[in-house]
Amino acid sequence: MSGKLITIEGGEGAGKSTVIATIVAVLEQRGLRVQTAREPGGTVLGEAVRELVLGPAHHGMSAEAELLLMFASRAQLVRERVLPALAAGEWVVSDRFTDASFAYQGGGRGIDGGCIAELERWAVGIKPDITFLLDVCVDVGLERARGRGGELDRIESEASSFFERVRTRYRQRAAAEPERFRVIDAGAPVKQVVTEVQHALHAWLDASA
Ligand code: Z5A
Repeated sequence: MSGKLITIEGGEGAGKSTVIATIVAVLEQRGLRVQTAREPGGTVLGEAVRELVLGPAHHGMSAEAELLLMFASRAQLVRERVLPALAAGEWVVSDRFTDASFAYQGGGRGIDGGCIAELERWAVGIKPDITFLLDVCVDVGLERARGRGGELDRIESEASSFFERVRTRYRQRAAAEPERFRVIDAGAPVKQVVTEVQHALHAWLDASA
């Protein structure tokens, strides 16, 4: 089997960390070689961009600058790690990818989806093979995320209405591409979320074997 790109998406506190660990475990049980990445980040350049874009220093950042920084990080990640890994037969599991730009900068900030699609085509050039969307109502997700303590980052400090628009855009994307997305009820208890992800992943792996 050649390498594939699996992405995990969702709003704040959706539980991506647990789901990523579940996905990696399933793939490794099947004898596949797996790398993980996160966005923004995943490379030295990407981690520097993450600091810029999420850190508190740039409160006046424009939506357009934010979008371009997300794509700068992604362009580097794809060329430095994802494409070489896939070419070597390794699987990549990424905590967020381009769908996050459509949801946060498109839905949340109101940037035209056509501009984002053009950046996806030009700067990224690949799409995930399968995407798990962890869908949870905004209040529950924010309560979980904020319950962890620590400082809120620049985007986490947005109002609930922003995160409602993000969730809506994610759900619209999942509805438009049902063959790629698996929508998981992330408001359910962790055990149930893990079981649902395992079933969906095994079914997809068996079907694409
Ligand atoms: N961003 C963007 O705007 N545009 C882009 O193109 C990209 C990103 C790529 C990246 O942050 C930020 O960048 C993010 C989007 C933006 N914005 N914000 N804000 P990130 O992805 O690194 O971090 P995050 O989204 O803020 O992640 P998070 O809040 O840490 O969510 P999570 O990883 O999904 O949650 P978790 O840490 O796994 O779980 C949160 C807590 O809930 C934890 O205590 C768990 O034990 C608990 N939990 C998890 N699942 C459950 C269930 N099922 N029941 C009960 N409790 C649970």
